[in-house]
Amino acid sequence: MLKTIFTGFAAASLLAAAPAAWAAPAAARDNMSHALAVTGMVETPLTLTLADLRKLPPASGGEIAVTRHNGDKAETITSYKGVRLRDILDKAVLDAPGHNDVKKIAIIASATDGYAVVFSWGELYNSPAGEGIIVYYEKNGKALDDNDGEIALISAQDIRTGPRHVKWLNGIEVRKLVE
Ligand SMILES: Nc1nc2c(c(=O)[nH]1)N[C@H]1C(S)=C(S)[C@@H](COP(=O)(O)O)O[C@H]1N2
Ligand SMILES: [Mo]
Repeated sequence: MLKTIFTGFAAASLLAAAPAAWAAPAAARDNMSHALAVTGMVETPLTLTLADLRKLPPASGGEIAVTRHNGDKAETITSYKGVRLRDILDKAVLDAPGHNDVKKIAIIASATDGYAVVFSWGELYNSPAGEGIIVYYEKNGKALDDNDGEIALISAQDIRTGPRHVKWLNGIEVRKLVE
């Protein structure tokens, strides 16, 4: 009898504690990105909210294994939906009037937690990789949650997709490297 009461109590307190344990850690919640700023060498700097991104031509993809740079598996994404980074840059219009200007820029994708990765014009516009460099707002058929949203980026053709999987994406900066 005593044992039954004790077990019942333990189960009840576990249940009570469970929602807190399952929620995303505070750090992840605080990192949530609500808009994407496109800045630097562009003719029209942009601030794109989730609603703005949803109005751009959608790009989607199927299964991707997200693998860390050491080869460990981080997660498997079954499907995702967003916008090609190329299409976002085309909307802002690269400010690169000189014949060689586009070749001298770095495109830096950054996140609310200070994480950042680099792309080049060559990758985005002149290689098959560009097709799969996508700013996404839906994963596995749902809006992104605290763990990587509201906006994120993936480079689907990367050999190990973890490093350039940018969670909580909030900035795209076009930076000229040399004059
Ligand atoms: N914003 C943000 N995105 C990020 C990171 C990060 O620190 N911050 N780490 C990256 C790395 S190095 C990997 S391998 C993947 C998987 O990270 P995980 O180890 O947190 O699953 O997320 C990537 N995206
Ligand atoms: Mo990583």
